[in-house]
Amino acid sequence: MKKTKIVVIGVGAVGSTTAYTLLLRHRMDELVLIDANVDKAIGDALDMNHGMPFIGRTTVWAGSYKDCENADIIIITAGSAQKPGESRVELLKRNIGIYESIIGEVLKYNNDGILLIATNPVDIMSYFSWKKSGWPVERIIGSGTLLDSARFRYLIGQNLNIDPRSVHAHIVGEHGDSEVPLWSLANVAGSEIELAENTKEYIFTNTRDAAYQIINTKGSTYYAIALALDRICTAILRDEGAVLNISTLLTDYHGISDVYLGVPSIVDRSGVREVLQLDFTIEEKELLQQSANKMKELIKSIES
Ligand code: 6V0
Repeated sequence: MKKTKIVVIGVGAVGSTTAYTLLLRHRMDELVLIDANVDKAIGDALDMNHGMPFIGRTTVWAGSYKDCENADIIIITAGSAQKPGESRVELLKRNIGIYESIIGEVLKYNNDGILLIATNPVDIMSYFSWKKSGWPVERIIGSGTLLDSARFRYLIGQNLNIDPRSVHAHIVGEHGDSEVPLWSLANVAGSEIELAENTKEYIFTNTRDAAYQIINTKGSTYYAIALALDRICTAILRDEGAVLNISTLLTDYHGISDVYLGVPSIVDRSGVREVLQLDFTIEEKELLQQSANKMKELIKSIES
């Protein structure tokens, strides 16, 4: 039987936490860690291998791009983390340069895997990766608003005293400042969520600004994003057909095309099997359009 292999490129806070999460959950047979800081990848691989007597036999090693060969999923988290007060968008120029070389290297050794992008601004990095790789769009997935939706569900759940897994609610659009809460579709057991307007405002503001809050306290965020990336990997490897708010290319989605944004999509072994066209209110459509416009401006700025 073919061994399942995941490569994590960039093992800083997000990459190493993701690798460790995947390991603890026995998601793959082989796990490869790659980082420009080779010592960090070597140290992480050693450290994780010393845990094998407690969790069993995944093979973990610090590798090179050649190890992308036969990988089922290549997760890219390389880049810089947001600095306090810095917007995700300000990271763009720095991270595009890094991706130019990384994608070029990956393509030398792998042409049929799935690229899972986490580096911010994630919607732009995903769009850029799709363009640069030339791979079918379903195989370039951004983590999108999956993390934001989890934060949203957590806060709604806290407010209602309901397990967040039983709260169905979506954040769509940019993973960032222009993201959109779909209150019209939020529900618990099919019933609309009834909350005062100021409570809704509080929940959404704290969802949208969560990264800033965490970065102001401890410098970067990595536990919840690691679980979100693990969730996407599981949906792919188990061919689940799970509905996840990942970032994907939109084509005539409420009139929006040629931009990557987070929207509810079906994820399975092929990658993004289908983008779900849900009923949005007029206001939600307008906000999504604004989010798309912002992304398009950014794409223009890197293409010019
Ligand atoms: P970090 O801890 O600085 O790690 C980045 C790693 O990338 C470091 O180990 C670097 O050595 C490595 N790196 C840099 N250049 C290269 C290169 N050319 N090749 C290989 N490795 C390289 O940052 P952190 O892990 O905190 O964040 C990584 C990225 O994830 C940032 O862009 C964050 O903004 C982003 N996040 C995205 C989230 C999402 O929801 N998508 C959530 C949290 C963070």
